[in-house]
Amino acid sequence: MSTIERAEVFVASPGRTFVTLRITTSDGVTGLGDATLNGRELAVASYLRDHLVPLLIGKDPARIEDIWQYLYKGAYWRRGPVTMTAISAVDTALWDIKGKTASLPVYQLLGGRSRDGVLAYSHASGTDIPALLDDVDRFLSLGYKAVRAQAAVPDVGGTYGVRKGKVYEPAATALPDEQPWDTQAYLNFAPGYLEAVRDRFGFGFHLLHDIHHRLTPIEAARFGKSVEDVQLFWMEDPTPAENQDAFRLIRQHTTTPIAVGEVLTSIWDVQHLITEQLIDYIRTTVVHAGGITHLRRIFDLAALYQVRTGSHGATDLSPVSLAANVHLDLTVPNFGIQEYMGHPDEAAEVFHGGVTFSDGMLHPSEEPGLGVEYDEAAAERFPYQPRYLPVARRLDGSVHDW
Ligand code: CS2
Ligand code: MG
Repeated sequence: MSTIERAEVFVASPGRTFVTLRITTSDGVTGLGDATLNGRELAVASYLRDHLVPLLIGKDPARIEDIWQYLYKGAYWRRGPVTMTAISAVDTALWDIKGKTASLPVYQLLGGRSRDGVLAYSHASGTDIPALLDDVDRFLSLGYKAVRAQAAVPDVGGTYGVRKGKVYEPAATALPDEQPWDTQAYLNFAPGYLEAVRDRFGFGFHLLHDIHHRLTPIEAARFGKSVEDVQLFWMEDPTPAENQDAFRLIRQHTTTPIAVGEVLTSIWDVQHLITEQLIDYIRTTVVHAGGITHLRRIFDLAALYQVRTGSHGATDLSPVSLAANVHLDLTVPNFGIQEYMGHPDEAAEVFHGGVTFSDGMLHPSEEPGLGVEYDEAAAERFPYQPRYLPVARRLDGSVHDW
């Protein structure tokens, strides 16, 4: 029997920080898992190195479900982003190994294709409305059939979602940047730029918008109602989701579809959102919601309630977890859309292979496993650099949801 012989954790910052787990079997097969938790990277690296790696050595890498249950139930302490990201990394690496052992791409192990490709959306943004419109134009010219639109709120210093450099990167400072937030200014401004996008480009593509947890339920209800004519594909994270019931109020007032879940890590965190049909798209991902094994369980629950998938795919999710997500997206019956923001150029020096984009869709590699390799020597050129996500403060100085 092949056993797990080695499990190594790499922390490197090729343009941004990624934590990567590499498991090696006694047969010399390697598998990769993403363990990146933006702004809290070293906590997951330690969870893996200090607490999970010693448990993995000698285990049968083929027993993916059993290892998942052992790590989840064996922790005694339930859920949480650090634990679930660490378990995700192990699970993803074991699926990669299973694919390589079977000489099949992972999507074949998951039941094979349900579709020809994976519909992807990317992020258009601008510091003002003309710049946003130019950026939407650019993404449509690149072949995107779905585009997210965000513009900086005038006179409010730090709107989320607006790109400064080539790639959107909110975790940009060595200590958290404190940014002002004015809900009323946002509510007065955002519906207008979404209308401007439709006025210029029409309705022949999907338009998305992220509210990034900034509104109360009744504010979100008002926003959703006010943008019904622009026919959003979704409004994302309209209000924080710790209280799942809050979404019922939004639902009662608007037909604008709702997407939630990028910060949620288990089926229990999304149970009522799904079973009470309070949302339309579930945004949990391979890297933060327990790997392919657990995310598939969430997606299957969602399918029963006509909730479709729309996994998080920001820059802070490494090419490994993006690949794993695309393998899963390709197979599930209730796939909706996949976020795709790309990575800094330096990341391509460290992660070889992965997904490809053409004609608005993502495609997985046809190589056995996930189709991504980690270049350890290249990673050494990019030592870890601590970076934090910003913190938002209302105009009176009190802390708001970032
Ligand atoms: C955003 C993310 O992609 C999204 O929808 O909400 O950019 C988010 O801010 C980052 O992933 C945080 O790490
Ligand atoms: Mg988001």
